[in-house]
Amino acid sequence: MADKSKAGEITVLQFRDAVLKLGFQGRTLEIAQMFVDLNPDEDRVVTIDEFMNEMCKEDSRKRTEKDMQVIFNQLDANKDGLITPDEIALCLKKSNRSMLEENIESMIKKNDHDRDGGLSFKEFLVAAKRK
Ligand SMILES: [Ca+2]
Ligand SMILES: [Ca+2]
Repeated sequence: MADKSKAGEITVLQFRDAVLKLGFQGRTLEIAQMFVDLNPDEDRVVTIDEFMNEMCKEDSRKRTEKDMQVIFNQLDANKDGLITPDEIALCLKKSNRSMLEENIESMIKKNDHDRDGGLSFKEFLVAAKRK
């Protein structure tokens, strides 16, 4: 049904269209949307870099530490100096994007070096700069 090109495989976009036409909501749509919006290199894993690029739509190499501080402050909704998974989810929601909760959590976990459950500005900088 979703295979419009009859080539035996579907692209993510076709998949999303099909899901939308069928009126599916929630998880399936979320997955499709995530692939389309946040995964330009099609490796099916949303990295923090892809996430950052999506959030600020510019080349990470051109970003200064001051820019990063602005982005960090935007993400840190309660201004406690720590970005939590909740705050990332909230920020994505505000910009009409969605990401699976477990992806957000694993992204934080991967970069949360002192294991306090969130990203400090220092951890955030390291995460965003890593290639
Ligand atoms: Ca916070
Ligand atoms: Ca931390």
